Formats: sequence, structure tokens, C-alpha cells
Amino acid sequence: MTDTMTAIEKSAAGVRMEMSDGIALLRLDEPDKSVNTLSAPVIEAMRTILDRLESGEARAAVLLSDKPGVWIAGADIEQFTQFTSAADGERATREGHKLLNRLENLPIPVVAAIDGVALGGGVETALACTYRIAADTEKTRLGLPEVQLGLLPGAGGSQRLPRLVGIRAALDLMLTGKRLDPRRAKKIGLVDEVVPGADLESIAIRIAGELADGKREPRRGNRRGSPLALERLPGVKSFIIRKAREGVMAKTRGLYPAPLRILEVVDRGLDLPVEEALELEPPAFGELSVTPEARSLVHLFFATTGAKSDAGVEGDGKALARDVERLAIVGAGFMGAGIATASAEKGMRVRLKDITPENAAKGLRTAHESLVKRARRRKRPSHEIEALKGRVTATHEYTGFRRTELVVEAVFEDVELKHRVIREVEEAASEETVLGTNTSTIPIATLAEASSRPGNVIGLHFFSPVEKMPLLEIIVTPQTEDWVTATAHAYGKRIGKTPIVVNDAPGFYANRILTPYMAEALLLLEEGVRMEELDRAMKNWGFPVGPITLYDEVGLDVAHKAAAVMREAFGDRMEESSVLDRMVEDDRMGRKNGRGFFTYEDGKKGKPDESVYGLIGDPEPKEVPEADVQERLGLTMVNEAVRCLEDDVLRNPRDGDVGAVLGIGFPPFRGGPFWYVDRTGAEQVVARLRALESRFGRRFSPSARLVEMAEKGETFFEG
Ligand code: 3H9
Repeated sequence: MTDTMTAIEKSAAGVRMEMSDGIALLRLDEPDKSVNTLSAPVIEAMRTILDRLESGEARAAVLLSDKPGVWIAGADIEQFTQFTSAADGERATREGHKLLNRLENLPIPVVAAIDGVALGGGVETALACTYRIAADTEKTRLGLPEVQLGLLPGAGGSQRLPRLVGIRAALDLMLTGKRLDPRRAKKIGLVDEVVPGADLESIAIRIAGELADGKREPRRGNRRGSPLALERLPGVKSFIIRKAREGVMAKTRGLYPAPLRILEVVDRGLDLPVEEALELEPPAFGELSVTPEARSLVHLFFATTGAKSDAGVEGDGKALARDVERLAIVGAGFMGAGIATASAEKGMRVRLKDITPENAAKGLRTAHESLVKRARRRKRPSHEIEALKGRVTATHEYTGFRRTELVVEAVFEDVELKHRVIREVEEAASEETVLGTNTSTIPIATLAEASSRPGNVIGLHFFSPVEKMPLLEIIVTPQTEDWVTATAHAYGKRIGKTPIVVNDAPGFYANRILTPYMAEALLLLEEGVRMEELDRAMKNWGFPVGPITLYDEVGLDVAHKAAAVMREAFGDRMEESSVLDRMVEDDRMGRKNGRGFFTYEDGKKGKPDESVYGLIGDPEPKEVPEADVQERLGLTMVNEAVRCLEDDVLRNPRDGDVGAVLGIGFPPFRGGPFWYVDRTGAEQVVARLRALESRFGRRFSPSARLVEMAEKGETFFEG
């Protein structure tokens, strides 16, 4: 193919056009960027190319990406931070519309040949093409993640997608931001074909030719057999929208404007011809783009990508990091099996070790079951699933450890046991092996005392369930070597986590800020506030689960132990209630033993257990305004987060926001504790903490950093 090709244009702006037998190959590759976006230079380059295609330079076109792993990652999110009014967002959207309308109305067929992620404006570009083919590669994913940025699809997606795949399937994508693998995208009709990655280009060219020659039907508009015709009937459509709205309200409690706006625009748009329906998008996008919710979510996007590219070391983390291809996990419990699953899925070979062959086999079974379930969901063929399973093996001895680049110790939270394991691992592994210890409370320096190579020891605080939770808290001691930190960071990223690197101190970051928040809930309980009121208040503030439910989920024995560690370290700032003592004395461990703050039947959570009140001294039921509960719990967490920065546990506020949101569910639309301080104003936060301090004592004393910021009118982030 290459010899018949003549490059007719080399564009500096990231879109190159080549001709092959009358078919224009448009290759996207934004210079100096790791992803392609619909940035201003790319849009400009596309305009020039559209001019040429409109004037009949080609009989068909294929849109490809030369960027590995990325087709188009959507609009350039950076530009949203510059919007000062709704009109800015509206204008940007109109530009996008103009471009994609021209693409859709070209007199020639255009094939979107998608290899890598197609997100947001990326999918919307594909929707304006005549035909869509996706490469069956690991990285290929299609989705409309605008809702996760507090936005709606603003380049035609809200109207073109439901018309292509039906209302229900379109809403499922738009309201969740989920990313479909190629096979699932084909199943709903978002792509027409899934082909092997190596053949994508040649098949796309062939199909483009066939479309141009009328040998193949273009698939504009509603696909055959689509449920849209039925779903569009007035009664059916309103039923679908009503159900979707109920789902949104149950999930978000109305705290996020974007999903509601998406529903409104889809609902109204479907009653209009598509040209008019498209007109609904720009004003809605513009308004959403300047809401505090969108600002916070966009902040979080950049905070997260920033944490992913910052290995927490002096110099180039990428250069220092060593590849992890073989790892071993000691402790084949639920956590160990989860780490094994996440690692095997990314191509690593994993040895799962436990003390007896039975325990090791049990962990292996758990890992295999999880691998199979997840691979089946992605519709992977059976030979691939077998190969995946083959990557995890079990052992009850330290065989095979010598060749590992990383060992993760995931045994019980017991210092003596962990010390023994560290010594044994060091005997078996090489001097080059990184030793990651998975703990949520024990200081890493304490664990490293047993090590003869403390420079290789690092904390890896995974969150449960490992396969789902997005955060990895990496804890370094003053002895941890930079290459070890860089390797752990690269490993975390490779298994799909967002790592934050923090310094060693009791509770590290996530558990440290969670402890006073949880303790405050128990103090309120002792004051007489009902369990369900406490949960409701914090869910209404934006947490995914309330604190009382969280206690039961985490395990009351675990929380009790952690609280003791924190109290020892921080004294009366982590004020104690006696509730946990009494619960543990009464053998209440939470969900795991079916006895906690809630009742359980066959493992299913029921109502709050009224007998708990008797256990804690029968406090007189008391009505505390919801806002007061939120203030006490929310501000105590925010204040503690700032102390973590003061104490050098955190390296910067960015990691604090990422850790709080991804690790413990701090409401994303508030952007994290540090963003929250900036949006509220340090002065205001200090005044509110002082008011609480005068009522409840020094556990609410504002941190020195906050006081200083209030005095100087400073913020954590610029702008
Ligand atoms: C949209 O499309 C709106 C339209 O409907 C309407 C428009 C009118 N923009 O995550 P990584 C940067 S809204 C700007 O570490 P990975 C990122 O900041 C958009 N920058 O890599 C980072 O920079 P740095 C909808 C972007 O391989 C670098 O690329 N689209 C964008 O783990 C690498 O990122 C989305 O929401 C962007 N769109 O994951 C997609 N995307 O190295 C959001 C990435 O300086 N993006 N960057 O820190 C993602 O999901 C992931 O970044 C992606 C790559 C899967 C693409």
C-alpha cells in the first residue's frame, strides 16, 4: 500500500493527509502531546482538510490516529479552565458543531478507524462519520465521559447517539461516562465492526472504497433493528426519561446538575428534527461549563492526571522506574487475590503465596474467578481467558521469588507477623526486588526495622476491593530509595490506579483524615442523633455512604484498632467516644459477622439496630440540624487534611484532593478538601472552625496553615 501512497500534505497541527487510490487517509498525531484532542490547532487543521475534501480531492476518507493507545481523547479540557462565562462555552461548542456538521455532510463517505480511546468529542467525531470500525485492542475504549466533568456531550453527541443506538443505551453512556470495549460498543451499535488491530487500516480503506463505489450501505442515522422507533413513542420515551431521572436522583441526590441537564436535552431533542435538536446543546453546555460543580470536576481531572505523572522523586521518575513483569504476593487473602487480579490483567506474572497449600489454592481460586468474570464481561475469547489465568500461580513456599521485581506483602495487620514475612522475603528475593507492604495503619518505618534493605521497602496502601478502587497510596520513609518509589508509582499506574506518594506518618493520609470524621459521627451518636440521620446527612453532603454504614463495612474491630493508633499519635485531637469499645465488647464487628450498627439477614444489610442505643447508654433522641452534622464532620476532615500538608505527610494540596476523593469518597463535586477551602475561602473556613471550637473544644482548632492563609487571603491553587 505504501508505495502507491503520496503524501500531499504534512500538517504541523497534528492532522496529516495522505492519498491512497483516491482515498484520503487522515492521520491524527498532535505534536508534543501524549494524547490527541480537539484542540484549537487540530480544529484548524481539520477545517483546511475539509475544504479540500469538499472540493472533491478524494472519493472517500478514513480517519486514523498515529498516537499509540489514543484515537481522540475529546475536547481539550484545558480550554474549559479559561471560560469566564457561559457564552465562552457556548461559543466553543458552536465551533465544534460547525466542524462536525461539515464532516457529516461531506459528499464522500468517511470511515472512523478507531484504535485506542475515543472519548467525548472523540466519539462525537466518530458519530459524524459514515461508518465506524474499532480495533480489538486492549486500549480501545469508547465513551462519553463529559458527565464526569460536570458537562454534557457538546459536539452533537446528545442528539446523534440516541438516534444511532436508541435512547436507553445512549443514556447509559451519557449518564455514567462508562467506557465500552470494542465488542460492547458493537453490541449496542455504536461501532459497525470490530477488527484485529493489525488489519484496521487496510480494512478501513477497503470499506471506504466499497462505500464510495456503492458496494456497501452507509449507516447514517438510525440503525436497522434499533429500538429507537419504539423508544421514541411519546409514552415510552417519557417513561424511559422518568426512570432515568429517578436513577440519577437516587445516585446523586440532585447534587450534580449535568446528568439532569443531559436528560432534559435528550428528551426535548428527540421531539425535534436533528438540526434543530443540535441547537439545544451549546447553551446547555455553556451554562454547565461555568458551574462550581464542573469547575471542581475539571480541577480533579487535572489533579488526577498530575498525580499520575508525578512519581514523587527528584528527577525523571520514568527513567528511574524499573519494569515489573514478575511479582509475588505474600498473603493470599481477599486483598492479595485482588492485587493478583489487577496485576495479571495488565500482563504481569504473579506468584501468590500463603502459609499452607490450602490457603494458597483458595487465594488462587478467588483470583481466577475474578479474572474470568471480568474477562467474560469484556467478551474476551476463551483462549485469552486461559492465558490470563495462567499468569497467576499459587505457592506455599518462597519458590520463584528470586526473579521477581516486586513483592507485595499483604498479610494481617500485625507488626510481628509482618516483620517475619519481611525477613523471609528478603532471604528469598533478590537485592533488586522492591518490597511493598500493604498496610493501612502501621508506620512503614516500623515495618522496615525488620529489613536488611530498608531502602527497598515502601508502603503500598491498596483500597478494597482492589479491582475497583482507583487510588493507590504509596508511602515512603526517609530511607526509601528514589528508584523504588518510581518503580512503585509506575506499577500503580500500570495496574490502572492513580498513585499518590505520601510521607510516612500514622494513618498516612487517607486514614488520617477519615479518623476524626468518623469519630465525630460517634460523638454525635452519643449526643442522641439517630444512626440513620447521621448517614443521611453525610450522603446529602455528597459522600457515597454514610459514616455509620462505613463503620460496619470497614469492620468495627478494624476501626477500633485504627482509632487507638491515631489517638496515641495525635492525642485528644482525635477525641474518643466509648461507642467503639462497647460495640467491640459486644462482639459487633459489622457486616462481616452480621452484627454491627445495622441488622443483617443472610449478609443483607437491614435497618439500624435499635439495641445499639441501649449499649451506648440510651441517649435521649436529639434533633440536630443536618447542616450542623455536615459542618462538624466535613470541616473536621478538611482541617485534618490541611494538617497533613503542614506535617509534610502530603507533598502538595493536589495529592490531598486526589486522595480524599478517590480513596474515601470525599464528594467529587466539591473538588477535594483543598479545593473546598479555596472555593469557600480560608477566612470563612477558619471562622466556622472557631465557632465550633468555642462550642466543642480544641479538636476543632483551625490548623496554623489555615489561620495564616486566612490572614493573608491566600489560596492553595492559583486562579
Ligand atoms: C469533551 O470532549 C466535550 C465535548 O463533548 C464538547 C466539546 C465542544 N484534554 O490520563 P493520562 C492529558 S470533554 C486535555 O495521564 P492515560 C492529561 O492531562 C473531554 N488534556 O494518561 C495528561 O497530561 P499530563 C472528554 C488531556 O494514558 C496526559 O494527557 N474526554 C485530555 O492514563 C496523559 O493523560 C475526557 O474526559 C483532554 N481531553 O489516559 C477524556 N485527555 O501528562 C479524559 C488527556 O501533562 N482523559 N489529557 O499530566 C482520559 O480519560 C485519559 O487521560 C486518557 C489517557 C484515557 C485519554
